[in-house]
Amino acid sequence: MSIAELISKLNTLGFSESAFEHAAVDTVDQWAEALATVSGVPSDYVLTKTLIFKPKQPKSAPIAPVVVIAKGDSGTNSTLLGKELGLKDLRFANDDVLTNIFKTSKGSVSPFALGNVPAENVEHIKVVVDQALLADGVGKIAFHPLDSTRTVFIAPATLTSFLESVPGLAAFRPIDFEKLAAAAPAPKPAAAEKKPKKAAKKEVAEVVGSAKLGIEVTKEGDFAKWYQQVVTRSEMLDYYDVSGCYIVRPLAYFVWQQIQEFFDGGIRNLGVKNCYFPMFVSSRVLEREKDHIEGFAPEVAWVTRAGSSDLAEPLAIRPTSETVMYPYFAKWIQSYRDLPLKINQWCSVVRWEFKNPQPFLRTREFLWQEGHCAHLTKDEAMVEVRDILELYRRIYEELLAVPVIEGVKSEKEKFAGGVATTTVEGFIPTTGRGIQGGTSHYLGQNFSKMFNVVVEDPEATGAERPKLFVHQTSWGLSTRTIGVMVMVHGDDKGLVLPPRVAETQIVIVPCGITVKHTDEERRKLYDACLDVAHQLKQLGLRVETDLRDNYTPGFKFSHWELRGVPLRLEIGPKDLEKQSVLTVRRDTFAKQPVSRSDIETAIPALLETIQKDMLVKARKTMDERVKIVLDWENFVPTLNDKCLTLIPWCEREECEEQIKERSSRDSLGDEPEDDKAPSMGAKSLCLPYNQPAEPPIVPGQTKCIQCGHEAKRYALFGRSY
Ligand code: 86X
Repeated sequence: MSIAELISKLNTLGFSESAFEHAAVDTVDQWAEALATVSGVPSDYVLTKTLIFKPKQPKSAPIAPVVVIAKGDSGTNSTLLGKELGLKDLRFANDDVLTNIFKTSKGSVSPFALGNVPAENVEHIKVVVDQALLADGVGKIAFHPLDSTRTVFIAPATLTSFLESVPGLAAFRPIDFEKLAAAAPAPKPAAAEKKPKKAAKKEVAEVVGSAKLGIEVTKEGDFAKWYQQVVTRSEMLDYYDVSGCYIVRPLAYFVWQQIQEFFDGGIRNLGVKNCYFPMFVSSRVLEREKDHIEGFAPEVAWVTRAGSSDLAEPLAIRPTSETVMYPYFAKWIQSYRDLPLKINQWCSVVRWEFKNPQPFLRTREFLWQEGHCAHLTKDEAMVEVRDILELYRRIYEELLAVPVIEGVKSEKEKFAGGVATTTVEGFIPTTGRGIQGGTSHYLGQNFSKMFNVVVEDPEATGAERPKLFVHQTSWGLSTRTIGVMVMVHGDDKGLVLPPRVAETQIVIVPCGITVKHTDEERRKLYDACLDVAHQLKQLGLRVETDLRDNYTPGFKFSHWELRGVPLRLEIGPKDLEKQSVLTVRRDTFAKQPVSRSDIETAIPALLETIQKDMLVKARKTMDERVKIVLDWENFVPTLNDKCLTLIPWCEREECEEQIKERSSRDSLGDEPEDDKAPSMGAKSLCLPYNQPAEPPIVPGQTKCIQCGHEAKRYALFGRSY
């Protein structure tokens, strides 16, 4: 790859600068010195080193290099690293490997050399990324793009996007070298103490930032920043000093409670009961589910110490509760008369993810409900799977005013431990990406066989009573819902809340008071505001009056708009005379006077209208952006137009991989005008239950648009969160 090609590729991944030239350097120290003399470099950056190791392996085995991308001053001890990766005798790779596989040479190695690796070698490469480069607060990271005479400064997200864009490269492995060293035989206590200091500094920066009012960027202009500002400045959420963890403040928690109330009612009608299981899992129990846990293992968080002494047995914090609950299913279910067993718990779970955290959408601890049921028959279980999915759909559409597409996951995207995964998929128009909104699984007998959850066959007669493994379901919905709602409805003024989930549905602001008015007139106006508030509260509506006398009405409007309050009532001296109030909708800013005598019918009706219109508007946007695509040539361009696609598809896993690969590669260099949209590959989001009628899929005739095999159904494909 030439420097121009590389820069252009990085441009598609969110990188908008160019490379800086300087004298050739041999060490990290020399590098720092050289950069100090170059003008225009960022003020704050982290230097790096990229190392290529090779484990000891049989001659016949394919060469399996380990690429380590680390902070310049991280201790990358190869013995400790080898132990961590389960590899013997890690050594620096020789020149042969550098030249023939990575097309680079000593002193010029960078992550971008991964882009040169021939396809047949890529699958054997392990990539390790120093967590110090991915930590919160890291701004720009410096790399030599081609050789040691040039430097590019890229965001951590661009690095991870780049790694994800390398065709055939398996996931990279984040490693905390500081922790690795600290866990080694002679631990250095100083190392453990370093971190909090840095975090504390960041916290101060955040606190200062959060004092700012209003949103400083537009939703279209800088979506990531917009989202971050909306969730924090609306006071939904605050940052916390543990990376990937956030504080859910009352405004957002209220939304969650509305969801809880609705869903609890729904599942109670289905006979599901709430309960609570412990958050700790012993390693023995967690591993009973080895097969599908394996892929998740790096995300499991462990408690290893109490006070200053190590626990006899480390305890995992639940990432999900299958292994916690199912041993008790086996204990509690002794007869078919004990079926169905239907339980649900509201709790938080922990998944120590290393991808970029995002408030509500991807957090290391999150709130959810997880339902787990056991049935005698498959049919009964399947009915429940769909009943729950319907409740999820209704939460999105009826509470959050967010349209979703219901369907089944492909083999590649389903929960590996189950038989079938059903899903509700949302859509974020600003980025054109799909987002999984909730899942309801038919687990079949996979878990009941693993955990021996059995009953006697009620149909069987005689002495021989064959055992039946129960049919299970599990289903979950998380606080991600809130993030989706914010992204779909928010605007340049901030949050827009659908009335049904808004903590405050109506704010009443007295207006038009000037120095010409007497205290008496002011008091009369305030009393009218309180009267109207009282009247509306009697109807069960959630109302605030903003009678603060040290703020202007305009300031108050912005304040409540930022916080998403669906309806504002303005009352001024003239309105008092006319016996009316002025209503202003948050979703459309439409103003409409309402007579005081009509308030009790007009205001609830207006809230209903807002709720309904928000869904209608969001659905219209989504419908316009879900496109039927009938040939491959139009596939990537449609994604680049920020659309999801419905394509005739063969449903083969191999084809899905090819679609992902081809859609990320094809789009490289294709969208320079949009450097915020990464050239991410497309995934299948679901096979929608609601299939397009036109053009029909004709069995034996309609072909998959990617591979030409027979198409079975329309599948929803797109870039996704
Ligand atoms: C899959 C499956 C299922 C109940 C749901 O989707 C809904 C509620 N559970 C969850 N899953 C894991 O099993 C898992 C396991 C481990 Cl160990 C982990 F670290 C992360 C996981 N993520 C998802």
